[in-house]
Amino acid sequence: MSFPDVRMRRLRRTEALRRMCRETVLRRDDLILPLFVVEGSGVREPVASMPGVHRHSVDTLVNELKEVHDLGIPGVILFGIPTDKDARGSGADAADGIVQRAVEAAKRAEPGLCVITDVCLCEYTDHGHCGVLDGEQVENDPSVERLAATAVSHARAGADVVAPSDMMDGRVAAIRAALDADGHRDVAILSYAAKFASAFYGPFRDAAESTPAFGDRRAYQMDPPNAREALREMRLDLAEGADALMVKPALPYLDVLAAARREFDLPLAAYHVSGEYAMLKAAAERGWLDGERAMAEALLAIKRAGADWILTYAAKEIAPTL
Ligand code: PB1
Repeated sequence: MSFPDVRMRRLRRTEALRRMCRETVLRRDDLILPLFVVEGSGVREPVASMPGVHRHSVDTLVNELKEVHDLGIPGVILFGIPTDKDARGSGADAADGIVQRAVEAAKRAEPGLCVITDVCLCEYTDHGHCGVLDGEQVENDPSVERLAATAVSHARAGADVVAPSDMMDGRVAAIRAALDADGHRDVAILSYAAKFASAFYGPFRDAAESTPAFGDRRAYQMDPPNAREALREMRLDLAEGADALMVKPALPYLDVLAAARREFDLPLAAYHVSGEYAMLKAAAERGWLDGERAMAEALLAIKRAGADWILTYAAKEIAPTL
C-alpha cells in the first residue's frame, strides 16, 4: 500500500485525531524541580542566568514547596549552598548543614513531596571540585568516604532519595552500604550514572558558586564523545545498587538515553540542565523562539527518548499546561 491509497494526513486532519494518535505524553508525574537553598531568611534571590529560577533560604523554600505540591509536581531535588567552604567540603555532611535543615523543613511542611538531595562536594569545597584533592588531583577513594557520609546525613535529615552527582568510581556501592549500616535501607539512590563533562552547566555553577577554582571536571565526568562508555557506567552503578539511573545533560545526549531505555527496566532520569534551560529562555527573550512551545517540545523529546523522571527548571511553568 502506498500513496494515493495511503494518506498519512488523514490522521492529522483534526485535533481529536491527533490526540488519539499521540504516542508520547508528558505528565506532571514525570517532573522533578531542582531548587537552590542558601543560608539566611527571607531570601528569594533570582539567578540572573536562569530566568524564573531563584536561590531560596529555608523559610522561603517552604513557600516554594507548597506551590510545587499544589501544581501536582511529585518531587524536588535540593542543592545546598553553604556560606563557609573548605578543602574537604566539611559542610556537606554537617548534621546542621544547609541542605540537611532544608530537607527537615521540606518533609515537615510537605510530607507528600519526594525530596531528593544532590550528593556532591563541589558546592562545599573551596576549590569547587566534586571530591577531595591530593595536589591538583581529585582523589577517588577518600572522596567516596566523604560522599557516603554526606548521603547518610541527608538520609538522617529525612531525604527520600539521595543522588550522587560526583562521578567518583564506586560511590554507589559505598553509599548503599553506609545507608544500610545507618538504618536507612528504604532510602533510594538515584545515580547520576552517565554524567558528561558538559559545557551546559555554566548557569548552575554561577547559581551554586561551584565553578572549579582550577582545571575542569574531565578527569571524573564522562567524555562527551563516548556513548558505549555511558552504558558501562550505568551497568556498574546498577550492579552497585542504584535504584534509578540518570543521563545528564539531556538534550545533547538523547542517543544515550534511548540506548539506556532499550537496555534497562529501572527508572531512568534525565537532567535538563541549566544551560539547556537558559538557552531557550535567552532565545525566547530575544523573540527568536516561542519559548513556551520550544520548552514543551524539548521536554517531550526527553520523555520520548525514554526518560521516566525529568529534572527540569521548567517544571513549574510546564506543569499547568499538562
Ligand atoms: O543544571 C545544571 O547545570 C546541573 C549541574 C550539576 C548539578 N548536579 C553539576 C554539574 C557541574 O557543575 O559539573 C554539579 C556537580 N555536582
